[in-house]
Amino acid sequence: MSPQHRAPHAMAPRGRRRLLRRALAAAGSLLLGACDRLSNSESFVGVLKSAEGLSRSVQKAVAGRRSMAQEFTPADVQKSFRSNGTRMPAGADYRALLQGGFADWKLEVGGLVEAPASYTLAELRALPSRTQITRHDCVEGWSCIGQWKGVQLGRVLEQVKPKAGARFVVFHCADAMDEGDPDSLYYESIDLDDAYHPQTLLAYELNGAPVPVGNGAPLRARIERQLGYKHAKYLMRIELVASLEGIRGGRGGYWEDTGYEWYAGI
Ligand SMILES: Nc1nc2c(c(=O)[nH]1)N[C@H]1C(S)=C(S)[C@@H](COP(=O)(O)O)O[C@H]1N2
Ligand SMILES: [Mo]
Repeated sequence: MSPQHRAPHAMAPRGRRRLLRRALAAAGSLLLGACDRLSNSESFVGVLKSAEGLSRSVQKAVAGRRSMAQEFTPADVQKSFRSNGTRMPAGADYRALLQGGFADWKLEVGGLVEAPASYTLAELRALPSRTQITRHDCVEGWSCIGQWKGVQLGRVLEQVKPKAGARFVVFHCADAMDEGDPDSLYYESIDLDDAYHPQTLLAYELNGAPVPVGNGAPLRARIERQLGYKHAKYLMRIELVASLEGIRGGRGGYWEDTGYEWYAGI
């Protein structure tokens, strides 16, 4: 384990946040009962969403899958986008892909799908794209605004056709968090609401250039309504599953397996 990966996140005051979250969840359901009319108002949704750690069920009930993360203008884009967590995956496999300009890289998409497929970067770039300027919020307390271009994950899912039992999308990454240990590869997961959300991208460009190595080259996820650790970098494989049990620690992500929330709503 390299301490710079773990230390900052391990310091989050989890116990306190959990208590706060419970209290807000209780308050949220009371509010909902009384204020159905308000649930369509943007500002009300904003107030609720900004409450730190508002429970996922309340957030979904109020904001629903239609809610969009805020988008910004080109003037807001920060010149250099910070890199966090893994900045360069160790290991010969990734190095070889990088040296070859990712010409030999492929994204595998499988699991509970009718039509498993693999995509080269050129194939992903040939699909319709979306460009969005969003703010990345890391749980460590910093934010960064950048412009991302990529293919909506929903478009890829339309092609591979998830089976009826599929409920989660799991992202498998190239970087080991404990150097050389394949059981420590970074991974993440989202549900189908987020998978089909219009702002959920498989991004191959940042600020008009190919995604730099530090930010997840050649492809990284953008899950704009959630905190930074959900946005898996260095994507290698996407797997549709019925349950997160049985995958690694069973909590749906590298950080989640150490105690972080699976739904990291902003
Ligand atoms: N594969 C992989 N994805 C990852 C991480 C990582 O270490 N490895 N770190 C996460 C965290 S905590 C954050 S804040 C963002 C950082 O993205 P950035 O390097 O583009 O700023 O990536 C997330 N996705
Ligand atoms: Mo983060």
